[in-house]
Amino acid sequence: MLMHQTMRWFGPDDPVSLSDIRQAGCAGVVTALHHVPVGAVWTIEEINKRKAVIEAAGMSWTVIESLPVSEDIKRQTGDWLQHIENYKLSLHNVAACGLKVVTYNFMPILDWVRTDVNYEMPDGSKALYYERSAFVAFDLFQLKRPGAEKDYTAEEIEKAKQHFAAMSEEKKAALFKNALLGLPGSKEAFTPEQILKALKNYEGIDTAKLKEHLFYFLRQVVPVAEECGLKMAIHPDDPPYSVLGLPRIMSTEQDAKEIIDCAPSPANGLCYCTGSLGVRKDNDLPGIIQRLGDHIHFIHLRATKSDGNGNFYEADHLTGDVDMYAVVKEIVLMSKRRNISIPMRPDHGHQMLDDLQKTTYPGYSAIGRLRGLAELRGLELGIAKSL
Ligand code: DNO
Repeated sequence: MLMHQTMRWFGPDDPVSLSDIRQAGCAGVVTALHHVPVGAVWTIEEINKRKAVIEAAGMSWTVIESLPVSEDIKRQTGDWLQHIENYKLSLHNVAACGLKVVTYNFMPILDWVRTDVNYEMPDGSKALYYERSAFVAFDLFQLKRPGAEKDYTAEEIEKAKQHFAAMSEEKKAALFKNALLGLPGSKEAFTPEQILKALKNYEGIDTAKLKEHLFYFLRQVVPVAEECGLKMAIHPDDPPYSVLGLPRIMSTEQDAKEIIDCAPSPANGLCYCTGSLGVRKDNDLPGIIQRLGDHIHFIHLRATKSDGNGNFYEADHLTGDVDMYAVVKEIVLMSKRRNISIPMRPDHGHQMLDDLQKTTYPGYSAIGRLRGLAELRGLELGIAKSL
């Protein structure tokens, strides 16, 4: 069975319409109730309202991305116990509305990190970019995070200094904004003080502690998900290593295994994101499918290209560092073995053609994703037919 093709939609405010998504060839839509505050309950009424809009456009709401986990739950502070109860109730409600897969992540504070969201490619399209020395400069000279120097080598600090000195004021302002785009929850610009305060809240929470908090959360919610027939899918860290001194706990195959093992259940699974996992050379992407395939409930296909110095940009879907042929082949074999059609979305895409004039969510313009999906769809069909 081929993958169930979907695209992410950010809801009624998304400049990309449901009709665009349908014309890209999608049968399913991936979305969330972004207007519900993190930690609050998703009501049946709100879920059904959104579902009806998607169905009226001729598609189904296949996957939730994300049912977000509150900072309180991640830190086990404040209202965390109430938030866990609310999460369980939300799971009951989404299941009652017929939804099947719930994506979430457990990254502290920042959901994703890039330093440039308009990185120009040789063909004139624009990509998302993570430049190590720019990020180090942001951390050291803009945020001025106490103790940040300890996280970098002398050489990295020197490079960041030079990088920062050569930047115009305009470029510096853009860097500050871009570095914090993955910080959900506000359309207002963040101040360094606000970020430092959020980081301070994680003092004393190291990798082991954050893992413990995730495991506690899963032991609470996975039985509920299982009982209502839902699949939970944790999204990997993006990028898959520590940023701003924060712990990261879903960056490697070993992390994924520990997460699956902490609350064994068909409901406790993974969102297999090649874009995030693929940034680490020590992640064996096809091997992860061979070994953990039974636990994969949702797939994000994307490829980054790294220059070996800690910098990476988001490449075209088939030409990055990810061996997409090998990955899709394993997905085809796994889908056959499990006899299922796993939801997949082309993750991100270049801003190109008419979209260069539009303002969309970074990485989520229509045409670049359509290109990625078209290429991936052809790749999968070719592999499936030839096996
Ligand atoms: C970025 C996305 C992430 C992802 C969340 C899942 O483009 O892949 O924002 O949706 O981490 O919880």
